[in-house]
Amino acid sequence: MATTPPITLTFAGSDPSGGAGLQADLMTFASMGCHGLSVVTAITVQDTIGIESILPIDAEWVSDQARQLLEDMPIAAFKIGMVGSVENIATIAGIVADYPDIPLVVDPVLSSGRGDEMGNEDITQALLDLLIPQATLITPNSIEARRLTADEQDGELTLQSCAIQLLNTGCEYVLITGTHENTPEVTNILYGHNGIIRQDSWKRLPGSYHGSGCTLASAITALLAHGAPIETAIKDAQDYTWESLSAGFRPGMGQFLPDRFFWAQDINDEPDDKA
Ligand code: PXL
Repeated sequence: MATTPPITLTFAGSDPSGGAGLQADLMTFASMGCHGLSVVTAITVQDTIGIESILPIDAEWVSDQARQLLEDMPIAAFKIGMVGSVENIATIAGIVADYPDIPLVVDPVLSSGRGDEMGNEDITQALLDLLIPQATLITPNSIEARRLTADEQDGELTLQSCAIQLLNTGCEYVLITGTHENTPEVTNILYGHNGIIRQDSWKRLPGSYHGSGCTLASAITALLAHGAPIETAIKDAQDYTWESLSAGFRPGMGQFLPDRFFWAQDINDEPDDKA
């Protein structure tokens, strides 16, 4: 019998366009050699241009989906993306609290780069109170990092002070991504309780991508599930995400999507003319 790959579980919203959300997470998990489980927290109506509407799934259904899987299979790492409602946050927080030794990556999905709103103030507060304190790592983009810390102080905080405030909630590491900053390169910074752990800069790619944050956070989750130390996971997941984005394609009229299976496209493959 073949060995079972590490099993990763994502709590996420469905993105029917296959760009972000649970579809992105499952593709990334599979591409990185994990078996992905998915608990649906919300369904969305969207295309590559934007989100039309969001329907949160009943918290009881979220709980039932997760509890049934957890009874059956050992999970190597959890990921939490779009949560859909405050009730879902409370439910998911209760579930992951029962598994304190399993790495937990929280992507606090509040704003997409293209301006879709996916979280209100209540959701932001519940994430801060219930989920972020339990996280091994959170992966806000800079807009989300500022939103999560906005009430605490007037004026614009530096990303470093956002990170410190977020670490003070109790999570172990904060990775703030810099795609939306007005800088020539994209700089992502990993903070821990002793300060900056690593800082990686990436050439900005032309075009606008949908699903890059989900890809990065689930790649980190997959690498942690394989047993990688956090720093290695952060570095290798960025490499993987950058490769996926640079191989990105534009299937519709809106944004580019990452190709999470870029390695399966062999550009040297000649069509088989003997066939
Ligand atoms: O990119 C964050 C994200 C997460 N989950 C779902 C989404 C999006 C962005 O559009 O649709 C379901």
